[in-house]
Amino acid sequence: MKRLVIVANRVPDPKERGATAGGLAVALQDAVSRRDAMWFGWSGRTAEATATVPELVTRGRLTYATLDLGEQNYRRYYQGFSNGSLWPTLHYRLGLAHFDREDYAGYREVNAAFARALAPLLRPDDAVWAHDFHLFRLGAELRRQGCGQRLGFFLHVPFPPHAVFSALPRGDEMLADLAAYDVIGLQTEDDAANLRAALATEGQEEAAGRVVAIPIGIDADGFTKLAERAVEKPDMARFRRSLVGRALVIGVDRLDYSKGLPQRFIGYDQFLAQYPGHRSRVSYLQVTPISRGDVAQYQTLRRELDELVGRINGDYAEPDWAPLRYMTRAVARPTLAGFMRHARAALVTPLRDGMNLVAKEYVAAQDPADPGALVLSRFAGAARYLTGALLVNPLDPGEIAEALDQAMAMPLEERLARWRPMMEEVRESSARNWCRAFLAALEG
Ligand code: GDG
Repeated sequence: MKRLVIVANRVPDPKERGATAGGLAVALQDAVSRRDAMWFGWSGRTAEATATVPELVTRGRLTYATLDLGEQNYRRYYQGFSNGSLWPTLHYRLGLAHFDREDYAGYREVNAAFARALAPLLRPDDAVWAHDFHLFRLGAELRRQGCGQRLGFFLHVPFPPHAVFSALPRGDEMLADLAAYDVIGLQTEDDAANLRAALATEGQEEAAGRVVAIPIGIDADGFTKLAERAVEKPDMARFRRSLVGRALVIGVDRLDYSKGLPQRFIGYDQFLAQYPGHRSRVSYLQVTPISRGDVAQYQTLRRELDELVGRINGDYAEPDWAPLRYMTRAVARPTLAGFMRHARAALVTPLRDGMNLVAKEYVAAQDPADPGALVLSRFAGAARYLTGALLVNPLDPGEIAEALDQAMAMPLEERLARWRPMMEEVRESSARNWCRAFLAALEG
């Protein structure tokens, strides 16, 4: 089997094991455990200047190759263009996007630096798989270095209609850059259709023919086991006691404006206001680890959430009941699985999301004899696949309130009828199948 070279903005820490690894590392586990592989990207550290020679660490058949980023490259490529221009644009949030030519130059510079450092490490028959919005240009830069290998690209986030994307200055150049890849993967047919149309509009018809929709998934059975085992642990027993029989509602999201958290909190506020029968009977736990904390928009969002949490708890709390428990620290993956299993309902209401793995994890964590209900944004890629969810428009807090009331009152038979096909789907479109389908397309 050919060697697989994964390129991503971040490379997992070789010391990380399953339980702590991030989403992409978990999803790619199957692919990298079966063949020789290399994982190339940013080390997560900054230095005075971007490194030209990667640091190599080998663990079994997998080699980690990482580069430190220069301070200025980090600010321009990562904070500036990737997080400040591309992320909001790809999530349909033009009002939050800013553009700076120097940031864009920094983005191209880092894609070129990655390619220069990677090219000498490549073997002629390697398959190269680049991930996500940080690396639109990597394929074109590898071609400039003379690399003739098969090059694949997967965009984990949505791709908006061309009318939105074209608002991004140099968006046309970025689409032309994508044409260097042999396979271009997205999460849903809607995203794939948007990208194909955008490529065709920019005269890249041939590249449009190389766009495929392949949904990312999770290791469903692994997550079910994690959840089953977690509920037996003493810390989960203590957590359950703290609920004193109240139904749990769970939310798990990185602290990001794409996740619709203020709207969700306002929806929960309306739920308590409009359906007072649920007061004192429900406890909503929101786990929201801080991400991109050095970007101003994320700091503003954090303040907004702090204020909403304080107000909701202030308005409704009883001396022995807080309606909303809010954590900005990350929780260990097994504990998260335990929370999900115990929760009667999950609120997954992003304003836009490529897929949203939390929705799939919630489904996998459920007790097959007594599953909970999933309230899901119609603008998450997962909504295309999890048809048993209660779909809501996340911009309407009233819809969130109604769906949550419906979830809390839902009889067991309906919960079962909604959950079973979703569980089948989560098993079917697994992380393993995602990898295999993409690699089959890449390796032709
Ligand atoms: C991007 C796209 C697409 C969250 N908090 C904790 C924690 N998590 C884990 C979740 C889940 C993962 O992080 C988040 O994945 P999502 O898919 O929900 O969202 P993004 O991070 O925005 O991911 C998205 C994804 O890429 C994959 O293609 O689905 O659309 O935006 O696994 O459980 N994990 C731990 N502690 C936490 O506190 N351990």
